[in-house]
Amino acid sequence: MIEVEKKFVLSEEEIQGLVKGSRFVGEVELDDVYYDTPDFALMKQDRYLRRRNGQFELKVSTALVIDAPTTHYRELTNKGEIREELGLGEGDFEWMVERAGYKPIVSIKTLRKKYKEGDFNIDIDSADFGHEVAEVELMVEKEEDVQGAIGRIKQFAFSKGLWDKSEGEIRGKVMEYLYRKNRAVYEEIAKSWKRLEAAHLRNN
Ligand code: V4E
Repeated sequence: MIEVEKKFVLSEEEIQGLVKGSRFVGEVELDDVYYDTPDFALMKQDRYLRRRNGQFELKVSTALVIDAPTTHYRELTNKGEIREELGLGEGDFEWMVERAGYKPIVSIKTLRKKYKEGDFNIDIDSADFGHEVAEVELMVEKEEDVQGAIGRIKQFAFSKGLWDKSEGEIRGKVMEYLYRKNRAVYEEIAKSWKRLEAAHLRNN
């Protein structure tokens, strides 16, 4: 599945407006440990290996327009698929992750309030380092459905009076963490994304 999502940084009042009319699904705690090489080789390629509540997951970009207002990522949770994507050999998974040079590099705990309106998932996240971010998400199966989902998210946000709240620099939790705690690395990753985008545009 491909996750198409838009993040927003909102006031309490705006959050109430966003979730009005939606169904509260529940609250979950997320314990995320992001793994990468010491020079953040994965994040620089717009790939994110994390252990969420004990389970490994890999988020892989499905289009190299990284700063786009709406992002779309494939989320791999199957260890075989993650092995293949990262070129990890057979053998104990955790050991192979370590042998490939990936170490825990950022840890974030989040309290997530989950809501649903039709097929839209709305998450209101509160991270332990003091960052609050809201996400509107649609899941699609095929690459060709991504543009339609982006349009629907845009319309949804617009109907809640929030589309202008997504303009400018909205950082997800990991990038906000690095922005606050390790600005040099944050800038290196952002620069690398720009290079990837430029190369992608040249070749397409
Ligand atoms: C995809 C990504 C990163 C990995 C963390 O993803 P994020 O959506 O921030 O975390 P979370 O906890 O909401 O994951 P979910 O539960 O939705 O799977 S770190 C940086 N990125 C890329 C990225 C981007 N290009 N633009 C924005 C606004 N955010 C993240």
